[in-house]
Amino acid sequence: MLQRLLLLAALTASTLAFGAPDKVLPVVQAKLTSPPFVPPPTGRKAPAKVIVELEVIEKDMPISEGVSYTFWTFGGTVPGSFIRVRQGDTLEFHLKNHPSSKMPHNIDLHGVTGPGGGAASSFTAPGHASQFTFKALHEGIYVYHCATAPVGMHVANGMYGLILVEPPQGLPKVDHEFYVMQGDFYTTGKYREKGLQPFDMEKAIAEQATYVLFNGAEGALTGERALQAKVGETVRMFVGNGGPNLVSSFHVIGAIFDSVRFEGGTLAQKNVQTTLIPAGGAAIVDFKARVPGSYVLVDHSIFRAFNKGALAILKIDGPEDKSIYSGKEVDSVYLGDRAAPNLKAVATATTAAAAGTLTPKDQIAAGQALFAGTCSVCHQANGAGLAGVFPPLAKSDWFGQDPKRAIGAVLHGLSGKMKVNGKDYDSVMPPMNQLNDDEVANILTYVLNSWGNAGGSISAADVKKERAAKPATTNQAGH
Ligand code: HEC
Ligand SMILES: [Cu+2]
Repeated sequence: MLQRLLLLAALTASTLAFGAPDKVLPVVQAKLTSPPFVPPPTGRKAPAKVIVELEVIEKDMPISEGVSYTFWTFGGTVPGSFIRVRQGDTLEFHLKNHPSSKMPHNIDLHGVTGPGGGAASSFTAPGHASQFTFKALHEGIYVYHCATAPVGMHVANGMYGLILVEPPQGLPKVDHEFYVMQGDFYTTGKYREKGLQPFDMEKAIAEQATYVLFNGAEGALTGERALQAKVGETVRMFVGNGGPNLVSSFHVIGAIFDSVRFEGGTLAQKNVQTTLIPAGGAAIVDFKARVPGSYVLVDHSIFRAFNKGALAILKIDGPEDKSIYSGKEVDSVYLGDRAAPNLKAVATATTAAAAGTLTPKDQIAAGQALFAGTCSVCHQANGAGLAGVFPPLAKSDWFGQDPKRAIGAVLHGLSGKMKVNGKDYDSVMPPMNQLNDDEVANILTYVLNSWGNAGGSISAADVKKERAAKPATTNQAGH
C-alpha cells in the first residue's frame, strides 16, 4: 500500500515537473539585449516555448583607442547578446550566420543538457541558419560560446555570451542589473599599438594576452559609458568570463559583495571581496550602493587591470554618508589616464604620424594625455617632482642639457646617484619600455614644451634608434 502511494506521488511529481507537453506551451519570442544591458525578468509563472534568434556577425570594432580588431560576434557585440529564460522553458534556438561571414560557426550553451551543448546541431556556414531545441532543466547563469575548430581562436575573437535561466520563482528584485563579461585577446602588435591588429595564434597558445577586457574593448565601461547607479539602490551584475585562457579574480574596488552566486550555481556566498570566475564560467554578484563615487571593476590579477585594460567603472551618485566613508575621490590615485579617457589626442597623433602630417602640437596634446597616466605619479602633474625623491622635469638641467638622454631614461630606467639642479637624487626610475616609439616621443615633446622648458621636439625615429642601440633584455633598472 505504502509502495503504491509512493509510486503515485512520484508520478504526480514528475508530471508536475515536466509540465504539459510542448504543443500546448505558450510561444514567446526571447528579447535579447546587448551588453551591458540585461533583458527584464520573464515574469512568467509557467514554462513556455521560447524562440531565440541569434545572428553571428564578423566585424571590425575598436579594441582600444585607435586600435581595431576583427571580432567574431554573437549578435554584433562582444560579449554576445544576453538571453534570459525560465527554468522549464523549451528553447527553439535559431542560429544564423550572416552572408558576409568568412567562417562557419556554431554554439555550445552551457545551459544545455546534451552532447556538445548544441554545438553539433548548430554548425552553420556563412549565409545559412540552423535550428535545434532544448529544455532548460537547470536554473543558473551559463556561458555560451562558439565551438567551431579552432575553438580557441573563435573564443579569442569574442564568440561568447551569457544565458540566464531564472529559477521558477524568479530572482529577488533589484534596482539595476548589468551584464559584464571578461575576455582575453591576443594581437600581433603590442598593447595599444595602433591600427587594425590581427589575431596572434602563438601568443594565444602561450597564454600571453595582449589585452584583458571587460565587454570587448578598453573603455567599454569607463567615462561616459560607465555603469550608473544611485546611493541606496541595489545592483546586480551577471559577470561572465569567456576566456579563452585566463581565470578572473573579479573585484570591485571599494565595494563588498553582499552576496555572490559563485560559479553561477544556486548557493550564495555572503560578504565576498573577490570572486573567482573560471574561463567558461559566470557568477551573479549583488550589492547595495551605499557611498557615492567611482567604483573600479578589475581583474585583481592587477597588471591585467592597469596594463592590459581589465578595468571598468560603476559610478554611484547621491549624498555622502560620512558615517560610512569620509569622502575624497580615489579616481586619480587608481586610474591615471583611465579616469578621464583622453586617448583621442593619442590616436590623432598616431594617425597624423602615419600620414606624415604630425605637428609638434599633435605631439604635445598626445604627450600630455600619456604623461598623466605614466609619469605624473612620480614627477607630478606640474613637473615639479617631490623634494629628495623624484627630480623635477620643469627646468631640469639634466634634461635641458641633452633632452635625448631622457629617451634612454624612459626605455631603460634610471638608478643610482644623480644631480638635478644642484640637488642629489639616489633612487630608481623603472623602465617603461612598454611604451611604443610614438608614445615616448610624444611624452618627451610635451615635457620639452611645458613648465618653462626650452621647447623643441623628439621624434619617433629618435626613440627607435635608441631602442635599437640598447634593446631591453631585462626589466631591471640600470644606467
Ligand atoms: C615610479 C616613479 C617614476 C616614474 C613613473 C617616472 N619617473 Fe622619471 N625619475 C624617477 C626617479 C626616481 C628619477 C631619478 C633616478 C635616480 O635617482 O637615479 C627619475 C629621473 C628622471 C629624469 C632625469 C632627471 C630629471 O629630472 O631630468 C627624467 C628626464 C625622467 N625621469 C623622465 C620621466 C618621464 C618622461 C616619465 C614618464 C614616461 C618618468 N620619468 C616616469 C621616477 C619616476
Ligand atoms: Cu565561431
